[in-house]
Amino acid sequence: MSNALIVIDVQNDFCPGGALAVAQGDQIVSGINAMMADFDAVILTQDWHPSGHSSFASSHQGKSPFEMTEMPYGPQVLWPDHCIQGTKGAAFHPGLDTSGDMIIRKGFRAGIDSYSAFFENDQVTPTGLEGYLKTRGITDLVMVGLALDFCVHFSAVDAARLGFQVTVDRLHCRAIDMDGSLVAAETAMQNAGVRLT
Ligand code: VGL
Ligand code: ZN
Repeated sequence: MSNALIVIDVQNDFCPGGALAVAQGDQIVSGINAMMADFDAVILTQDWHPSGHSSFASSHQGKSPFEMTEMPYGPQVLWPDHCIQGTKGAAFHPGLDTSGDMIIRKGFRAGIDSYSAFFENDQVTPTGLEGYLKTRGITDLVMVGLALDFCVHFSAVDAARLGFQVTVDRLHCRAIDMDGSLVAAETAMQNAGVRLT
């Protein structure tokens, strides 16, 4: 058995003061750093959008952040502009240990969002992370990071569907929690066979 720690989107824009701040998002950083030594591999994900990305409310006339829209691949929440490639907001939290094995970027195609570290929001375009982990013989994943009800949630459900043993360590996550999204995410993860601690 080999295991990996998957650190989801611990970036400035998801921390207090950022463009899409998650309450207390910065409080998980030192705990995540302390976990890293216990894993065979450490993977960091980075939300990495071009300016004008289709998930931004500012790209849709008359729409405000946190409203919904219909995309060709289904319903999509519209967000404030965030994690624009190369900006300070897209950088990892300065306290995060980024010495791990791999950084995987997602959401870089203008027309499609990517919450999951494994598939974009169309559910079929792969990021390549599955192949990376399986090639290395990694079977067990622990997920931490931001936001629990969006990118952690979709990454965990996809990983379980791909056959990994998945644990989400909720102590080292924080949620956006809009319109019941946290409870819905926890139910979906449980139904997918994800272990929540
Ligand atoms: C995320 C909304 C938009 C996340 C990323 O990391 O959970 N949420 N982009
Ligand atoms: Zn995003």
